[in-house]
Amino acid sequence: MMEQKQLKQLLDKACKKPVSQCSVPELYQGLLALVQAMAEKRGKTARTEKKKLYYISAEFLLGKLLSNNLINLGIYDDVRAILADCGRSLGEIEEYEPEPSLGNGGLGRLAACFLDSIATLGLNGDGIGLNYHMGLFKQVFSCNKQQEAPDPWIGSPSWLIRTDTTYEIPYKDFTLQSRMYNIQVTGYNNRANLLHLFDLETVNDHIIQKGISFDKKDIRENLTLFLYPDDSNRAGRMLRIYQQYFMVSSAARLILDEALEKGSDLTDLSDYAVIQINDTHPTMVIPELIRLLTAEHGMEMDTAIEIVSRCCAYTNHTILAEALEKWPVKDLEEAVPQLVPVIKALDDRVRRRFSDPSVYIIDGEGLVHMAHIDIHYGFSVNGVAALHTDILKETELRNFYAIYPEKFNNKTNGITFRRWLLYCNPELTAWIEGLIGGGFRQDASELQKLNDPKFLEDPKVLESLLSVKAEKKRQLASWLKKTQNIDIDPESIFDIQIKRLHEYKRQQLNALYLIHKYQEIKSGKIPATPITAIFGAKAAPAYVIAKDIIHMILCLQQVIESDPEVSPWLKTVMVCNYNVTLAEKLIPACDISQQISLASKEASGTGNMKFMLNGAITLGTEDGANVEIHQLVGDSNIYVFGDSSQTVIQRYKDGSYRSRDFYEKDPVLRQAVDFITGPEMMAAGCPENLNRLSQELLNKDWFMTFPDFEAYLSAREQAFHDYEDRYAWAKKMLVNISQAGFFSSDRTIAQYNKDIWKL
Ligand code: 26Q
Repeated sequence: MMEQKQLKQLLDKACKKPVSQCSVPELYQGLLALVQAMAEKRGKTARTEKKKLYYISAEFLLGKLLSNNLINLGIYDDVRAILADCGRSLGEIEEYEPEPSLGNGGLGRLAACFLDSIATLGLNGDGIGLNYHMGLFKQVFSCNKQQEAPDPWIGSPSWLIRTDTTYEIPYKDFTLQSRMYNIQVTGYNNRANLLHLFDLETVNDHIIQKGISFDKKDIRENLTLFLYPDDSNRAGRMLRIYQQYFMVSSAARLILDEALEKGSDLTDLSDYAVIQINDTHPTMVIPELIRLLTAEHGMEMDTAIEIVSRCCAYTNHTILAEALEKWPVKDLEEAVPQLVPVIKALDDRVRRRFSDPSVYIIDGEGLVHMAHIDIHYGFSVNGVAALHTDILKETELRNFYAIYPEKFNNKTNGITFRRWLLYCNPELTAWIEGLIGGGFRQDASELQKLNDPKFLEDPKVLESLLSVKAEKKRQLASWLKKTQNIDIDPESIFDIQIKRLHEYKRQQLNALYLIHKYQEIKSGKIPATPITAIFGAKAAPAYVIAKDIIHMILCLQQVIESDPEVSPWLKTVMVCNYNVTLAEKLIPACDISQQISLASKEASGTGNMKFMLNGAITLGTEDGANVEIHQLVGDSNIYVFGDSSQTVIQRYKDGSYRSRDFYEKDPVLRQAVDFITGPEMMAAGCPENLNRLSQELLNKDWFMTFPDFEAYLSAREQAFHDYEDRYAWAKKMLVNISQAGFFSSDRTIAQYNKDIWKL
């Protein structure tokens, strides 16, 4: 451990003048330089092992990096104290740092948590991705609608370290040069690894026009300009193929170079490299490696296939059919013709072995099923929660499971406790430490020690847990006031749903309940404690219904706000530009965590775990990792409702669902649905959007909100009722926290390593 005095000297040096005389940007620059120098040291001493993991992902939703690095380097408290001594605050520097939002949502954030845990467990593993100049778009609200604006995040200084590593990336009619940038990834009291982000130097940030539109034609100018703002809804386009190939071709060369340098003759590549493919976005790495081994290293096709197959493992993150990537052969011909013969060779081998067309790589319509490449030519296929993996085996991928049962395995997702407890909730961290000591910082399973009658039955313990929560609610209220001019009452119940806007996640179901609540309060039935329902969600710019749902929620917010009969008791707010930084403020303040996806549709969810860890109680369906949360905390510490995944799957199969039947037979539901197009909402919003949404629900409701409405209503009422018994509620909170250790990404990564990577 470094002395505080010594650290102060280092910091003065990094800032090039005494801390007390620095501006916020100068302090940020100094701290960044200090962190990078310390991480560099830890990296150098660690990077010697033979075998390395390459975690390839089109998204890494990192969030701000400064404080997290300070924690992992063990200097957070000292730095804070040094700054405070000089009359400065770390908080203002944190606010100043831009957030790298290089991801859409769950999959990208998972990749970031994994990097943290890989380094924390001391494993030799680097990330590989793309250096998008603009992170996910910035969301702005205007006329109760979402608009998009660019979010440039690469300023000066930046966490990116430019390297001399470049590769020539061949496309059909031209070649581009990729350059590698690195971001250091510090582990908690452990080594530092690297995140390699590849970029193209001819990208032109000035071609952005209105909002986030830009000229799609010139790949040289736009290749890494934007992250695709899609969350599993819209089909990709040519640019996406160009991006993916840029990423994986760079990755393949890096992997081969590093193996060669360590003495591999490439026939033994799997002794040097294991590649985790994060969803199908990096799948082209398989044919690309095979192409390089045959074209540039003189191997036979069969040998190359064999070698590559021993290196690659695939993670599936979705069972939504529309999210499974399928690229037309002719689009691949157009962008990367050199891969097409390899993909055809892979398909030929499949066709020689199997007669079932459902497992072919290229289907009858000339579409390349990317997941099928991974399953045939990788050695591992994993889902991200127990239920999800079961559904893959039994339903979505059953024909593959029949062929390769040994490849299938589950790795229930996890989250890094450094960011989602230590950093975002120091008050709760200190409270836990006061009861069970600090061992849980290294070993999350020690949280179990909280599950002890001596704590659960002690009113003083419960009282103090409630005051930690109350403090985090006050902090959130004042932060929202300051940053978004939103007023919320810290004495109210904080009920929160934050995640990408998607029909299957059913923000519309939440909103239907709130309409019902509004109507109930209007009729004189007043809640015991006022309720604040908070939403945070971005919609993919082209996802019409998702945007209509945002519009509906913003209109509802306005209707409730301007109704003095209701507003003292019920408040709905949609925070603007939901991102990792906002999540870090919202999650610790939450009482009720909304996890209400249609059963079978949410592969895992990871927000659910963050809320649980911070003492929120889940109100959710038996979906994704909610199932495992339920098992861990037991019936009395979670609110579960709604149709089971089996019922849902069956209903899809027999096509029997008609939303109008439910609408017609349930007057409470009918009243709520009618309100969407009633005079109050129409006055606040646009008839076109509200009518379209209402018609969508009445004529389709593809994600079955109506069948779950009644059960949702009574489960939510039960939760609000139980909230009134403060000690009983605090006990539920404590049980949740005590069982959250299972969801540490350290556990997840240890399992990946034991079963798949074997580092
Ligand atoms: C596909 C084609 C073209 C353009 C974009 C895409 C695309 C982009 C992003 C498809 C999917 C995504 C993101 C998926 C995602 O975030 N999935 C979530 O992964 C989490 C981590 O495993 C799970 O917890 C969530 O349940 C799952 O929804």
